Amino acid sequence: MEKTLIIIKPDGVERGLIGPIISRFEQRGLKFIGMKLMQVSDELARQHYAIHEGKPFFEPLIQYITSSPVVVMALAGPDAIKIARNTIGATKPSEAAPGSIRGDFGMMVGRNLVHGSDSVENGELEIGLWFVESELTDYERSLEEWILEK
Ligand code: D4T
Repeated sequence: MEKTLIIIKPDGVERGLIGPIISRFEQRGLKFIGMKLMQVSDELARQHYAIHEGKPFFEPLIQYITSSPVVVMALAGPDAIKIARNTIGATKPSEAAPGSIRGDFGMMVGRNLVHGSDSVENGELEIGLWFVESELTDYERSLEEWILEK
């Protein structure tokens, strides 16, 4: 089972899109193993986006992600990384396919609504960064066999 960290960024929360965005992942069939609303600290934002440090969009990105609360989710499933990123759409909303979250709700890269881990390794690392063990759960869904072929 792959795991991915999903963040509904401050624009998603402020625009009242928490429900519609969560629904996209829930309807897709990904299993929710952790979820919370939180204010992101400057330190956590810089750790999460460390790979982009020094790029021209880095400081605006830190300002954006810390500007209002976010909803953070840990989701699991086979191919969870690819499935979540396809559900989210391309980084630039102008290039995101209609039907994806960014393709349906977004206009600009600096307000692109959602984050999703980009590799299996980063999924594990990011879930470890944003959640403590006691906030994560695992359970068998009773409908599992109608979502995942054994
Ligand atoms: P995240 O990490 O937020 O899911 O976005 P992506 O995985 O789709 O894209 P990314 O890591 O390349 O970019 C991280 C974050 O930076 C913002 N950004 C990016 C920006 O404001 N201007 C830019 O030119 C780029 C490339 C948007 C997402």
